[in-house]
Amino acid sequence: MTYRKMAAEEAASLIVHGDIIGFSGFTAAGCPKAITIALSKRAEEEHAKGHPFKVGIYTGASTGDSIDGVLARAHAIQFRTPYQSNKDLRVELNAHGANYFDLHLSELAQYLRYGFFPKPQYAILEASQITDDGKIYLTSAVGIAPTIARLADKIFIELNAYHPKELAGIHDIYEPADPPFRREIPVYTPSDRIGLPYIQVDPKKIVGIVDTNLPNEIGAFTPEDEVTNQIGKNVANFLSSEIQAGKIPASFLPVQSGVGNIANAVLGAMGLNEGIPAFQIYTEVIQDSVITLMKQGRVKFASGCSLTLSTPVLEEVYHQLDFFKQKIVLRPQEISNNPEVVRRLGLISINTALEADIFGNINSTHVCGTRMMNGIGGSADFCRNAYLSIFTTPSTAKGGKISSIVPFVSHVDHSEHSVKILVTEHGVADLRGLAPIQRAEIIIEHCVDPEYKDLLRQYLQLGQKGHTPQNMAAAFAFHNALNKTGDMRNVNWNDYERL
Ligand code: 0RQ
Repeated sequence: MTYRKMAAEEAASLIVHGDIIGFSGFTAAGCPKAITIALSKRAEEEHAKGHPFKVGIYTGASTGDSIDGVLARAHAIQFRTPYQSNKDLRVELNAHGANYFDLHLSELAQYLRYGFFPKPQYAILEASQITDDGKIYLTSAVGIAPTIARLADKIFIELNAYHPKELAGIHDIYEPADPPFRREIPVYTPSDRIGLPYIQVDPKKIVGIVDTNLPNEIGAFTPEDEVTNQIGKNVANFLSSEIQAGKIPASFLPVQSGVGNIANAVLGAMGLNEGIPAFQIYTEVIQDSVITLMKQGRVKFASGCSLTLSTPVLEEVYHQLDFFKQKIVLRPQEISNNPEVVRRLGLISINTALEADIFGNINSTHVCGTRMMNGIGGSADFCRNAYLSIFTTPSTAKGGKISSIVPFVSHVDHSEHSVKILVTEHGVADLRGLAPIQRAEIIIEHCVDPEYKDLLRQYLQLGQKGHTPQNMAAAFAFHNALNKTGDMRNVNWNDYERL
């Protein structure tokens, strides 16, 4: 079948107010970048005429600015799931301009199939290649592309010449059957391939092909600093001591690490640590540090959902695809983040917290309990099911005005039951097998910034009743002090009743 080529504007003109669109990609990798720009202009024109124009959006995770940024600025998003990290969309959803539901990334594809959420009318997929019989080869990520390609009535392809055709073979496309027919997902080691290298669709569903030649919109990482480097060293030393103690097998276990600078620093430190053997990665986001470690022979294989690499590093991978295709597989997020596989492989899971509390609960999403930062992402897919679940955070934020460790987190994403190890630049708190009061003592001793240690010890004295010694009236005293005075250090326990 010969497909119809069209301009991004023509594709956008076919989408109407109220339509729901599913996108390929995961983070800014593999996302479409042309039709949504035209769509945002269309929304602005319709709004100028006094007409409503908003669309619902499903993605893999966060996107480049050409989806979330342009559509948020055009106030063109009706609802959004499962994850975002765009500044303008953050403003829009915190002001209730877009309805956001923050979802575990492994769940979206199956919930769409189950009919929990409305089906997308359109799928917009970035491809490196498409065949006449409907085989779509994706680019640098997979995300939810296989499921939305199947469920959507119509498909637009952005055929992006920036990505080489030789990428074919790096993807492993597999959709599990739904209950009651689901069998085990047959991934037994990170390098197992269980599906096809392409998405097969009915070619009649493809309504248009838009040609592009655009790089991913992934910024460079901010350079590592003393705090992130120290967190990295603390994690690496801890893991190496766990191997020595026989609590992690000597051959080590596959690693999942979150996004951002801390994750990069942690992987870098693990690469340098002689007590940790060369290891495999089973994660969602493959970042720059993984490629560096692969070249050094410290990472043997990486299974992920996206190549979230800065442009120079992605180009390096593309120039040496023969080498990297032997060592990387890209999977749908329903597989890269699958709880069954996470538990089977025994992942060492390392994610970042916005705030933690002295009992081991983690807030990954809400600043001061109300303002959405990004979303839970895949952190809980991994954390709850990992062999060993580690959370990292700098001990303070905003120049010390905020302690990242508080009496009680202002929003719970990961509960004390799932979180096993907490690491800051000051040290490591191993929470396994400890009662709440013991957890509080060890977290204050090992992880809290010196300026906040006494304040937290004093908090514990305010409420020694019950198994978990919270004082409910004072549990948010740190947040109240921050809201009222701009600095958590101004907390005054005399304002609160002793129990
Ligand atoms: O503010 O941006 O104004 O400087 O929060 O903090 O320390 O730079 O950390 O960029 O790694 O993000 C949890 C948000 C951490 C991220 C979170 C302020 C701080 C700064 C960012 P500025 P940092 P990071 C797999 C895993 C959920 C998803 C997940 C995340 C900004 O890791 O989204 O884990 N996680 N996915 O100053 C108020 C506090 C604060 C605070 C920091 N306690 N109160 N502000 N900040 N602590 C990946 C995927 O799922 C794709």
